[in-house]
Amino acid sequence: IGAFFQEPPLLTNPFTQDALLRAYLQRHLPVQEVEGDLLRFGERIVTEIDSLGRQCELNPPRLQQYDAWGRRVDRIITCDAWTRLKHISAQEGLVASGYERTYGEWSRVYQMSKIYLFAPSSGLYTCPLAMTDGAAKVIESLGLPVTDVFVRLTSRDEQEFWTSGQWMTERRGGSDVSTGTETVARRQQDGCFKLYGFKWFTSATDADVTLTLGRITDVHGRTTPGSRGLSLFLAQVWDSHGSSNGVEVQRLKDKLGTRQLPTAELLLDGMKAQLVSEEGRGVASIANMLTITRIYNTVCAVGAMRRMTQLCREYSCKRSVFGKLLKDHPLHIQTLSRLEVETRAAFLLMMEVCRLLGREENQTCTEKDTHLLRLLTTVAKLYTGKQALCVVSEGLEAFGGQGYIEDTGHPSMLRDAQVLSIWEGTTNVLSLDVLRSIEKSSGSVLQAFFTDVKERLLAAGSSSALRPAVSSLQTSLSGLMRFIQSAATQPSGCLELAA
Ligand code: MFK
Ligand code: FAD
Repeated sequence: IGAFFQEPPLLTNPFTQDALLRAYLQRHLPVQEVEGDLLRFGERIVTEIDSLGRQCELNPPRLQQYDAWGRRVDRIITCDAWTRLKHISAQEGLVASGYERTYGEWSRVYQMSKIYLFAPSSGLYTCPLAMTDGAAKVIESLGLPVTDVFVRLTSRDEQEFWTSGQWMTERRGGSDVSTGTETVARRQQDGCFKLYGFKWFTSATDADVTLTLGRITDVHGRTTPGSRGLSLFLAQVWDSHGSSNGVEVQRLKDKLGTRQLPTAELLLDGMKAQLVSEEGRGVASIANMLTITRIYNTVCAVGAMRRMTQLCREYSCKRSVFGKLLKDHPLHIQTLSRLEVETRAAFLLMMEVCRLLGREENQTCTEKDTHLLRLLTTVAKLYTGKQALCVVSEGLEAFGGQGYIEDTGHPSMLRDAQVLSIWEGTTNVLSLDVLRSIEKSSGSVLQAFFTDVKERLLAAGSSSALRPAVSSLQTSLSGLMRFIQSAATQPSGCLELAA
């Protein structure tokens, strides 16, 4: 049989293990309370949260469509660990801390540091949290008179805490929401609306409330096509007895990954909802939510990269091959170094977006910051979504055959990474979003970016060690700017730029 058993890689406190996160916070938010909280939270991840996340993967949600007597009930049954993660999210203020703003413009950096540590152990509870945060952002940005809902979405009380869904995608339109949305909204006498339509992907189906899009019908039952016909609605999904608000769950989707999530197809058959945008301003209004959920996507992508890199490093100190530990094989170290560099670069991009978001919310944003936030939110989401898949895939290989074995928990990381470039806008759709933001700002967004890069290169160039690299980057940057200027004036310029 043999006496040898490999020591597995161990998860240790992800905060103490993360030198870059600690250094970043020491530099920008050197508050003892923050460090203490993250240290404690890191311990909680190891001792409690990680196993809950794993249980969610092993006990995916299921749909009970009928009761024993044939009545339609459409009950989504999630495991206890899923409920526990909801409670922990409230207790830890994972959404709340973004709105309490205890650390002023650094509050988002603090909040997202927690999400980043939590994400790879969270059994994808980060998905409903992203939407909940996004819904709170919509309510706050539009100044909606739904204080009761806002208080629940940002509560630290586990009994009071509500989550929100984000139901945008329909069969005809996931990317092209404006053309593809067929859901209609009929005005009721009390001023509310009833929604009729079919939502094709809804991941937070067990959420308490949801934001969704629909077309308001006129007195003849007609609707306006395109983006100008879409309005934004807020609706409660389940009542306190678990009965749905005019929603039939058609089925739960059978997915490659994200199996922890109850992603469903929903028939809206008279869902009572409240209009929360101006009529015809649905897409522009839900864009506030997209900003937040895309930032969460980035944070979760980088969290996955960091977790994989950390586990690979740990394993390299335990696994011996050809007479020495993996960590003593230069070629293996080169592989791990590449993962580390990718992860660090992605981390800094992620933190920059979180920093800008915090500044915007504390009214300390300059015009340049506003442009950068618009641009980098999209760029960071599209880039880190792709990066995470590569890093996690390469990381699996660093465990050899064990990387492919289900009960190590590693394959689920790869499956879950695959979705990061698809949901919340695919890579190409986001590339076009970048171009539209540049066009809409008459180039100011791009100008802000180049100014920022130039300022950073100038600052880095003052270090003699970095001067040669900086000078080469400056040359590339000038070339890139010339290319963009000439491409923008060509008929096929947009396509070239997107590429
Ligand atoms: C692990 C945790 C991560 C999070 C979990 C998430 C789970 C998964 C959830 C989902 O996938 S939810 C569905 C997400 N769906 C998308 O992301 C849709 C992708 N499609 C797009 O992003 C399209 O570009 C979009 C539908 C937004 C655009 O459609 P249109 O009709 O071409 O709109 P248009 O004309 O570009 O923009 C309409 C308005 O919205 C404009 O404002 P104005 O009317 O004032 O000019 C735009 O400026 C504004 N807008 C659009 N995108 C924006 C934006 N504003 C700010 N930021 C943006 N990104
Ligand atoms: P399509 O829009 O049909 O895209 C197909 C291909 O065409 C893509 O490669 C895309 O990049 C490309 N494409 C599209 N437009 C262009 C263009 N103009 N130029 C070039 N290429 C283009 N949605 C929700 O609303 N709520 C949810 O909770 C939710 N949860 C999800 C959970 C999972 C696990 C998944 C996989 C999806 C979820 N979605 C959800 C849906 C998701 O947001 C959409 O699938 C996504 O936005 C893409 O839309 P689509 O599927 O209609 O693809």
